[in-house]
Amino acid sequence: MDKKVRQRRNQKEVNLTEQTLIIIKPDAVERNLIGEIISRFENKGFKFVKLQMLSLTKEMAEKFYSEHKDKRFFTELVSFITSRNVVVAVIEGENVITITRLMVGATKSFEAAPGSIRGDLGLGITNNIIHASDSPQSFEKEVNVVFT
Ligand code: FUP
Repeated sequence: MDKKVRQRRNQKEVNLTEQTLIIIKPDAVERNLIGEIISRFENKGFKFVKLQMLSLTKEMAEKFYSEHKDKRFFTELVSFITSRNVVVAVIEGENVITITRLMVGATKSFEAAPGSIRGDLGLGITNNIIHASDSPQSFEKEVNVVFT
């Protein structure tokens, strides 16, 4: 194999271990699904490196979801996520951002594939069980909002 290709591959492999942030949303906490959701990630082979139950303030929620601030559902979303306790966690592993998004499923739970967390556990859109970072940049932003 070409030396440069091999170096690039090695570099990629080194970068494979990454972190993502999940929020187990108020609907899932209320329905006693915390254990079920944590188990799915642990069973997959990921490690929980931070885990906390807390109540997001309106200010935190508005910052967290700032990319949606002009959407018609923004007020409802902020109101929902601040309505009751959530569980926030940082999970670590190889390709954890991409794999977690696959495990979470489509935004609208009623369209999410069976086998995914939303697909198996819920029916809602705003109340869609779980949030997961969609990129390393989102993770950096979100972790700083949630774990201040
Ligand atoms: P996702 O990345 O799947 O969590 O979805 P988005 O980033 O597109 O949306 C963020 C959150 O906004 C969703 F989790 C739920 C909420 N939302 C609504 O309440 N109504 C909508 O029509 C779309 C999203």
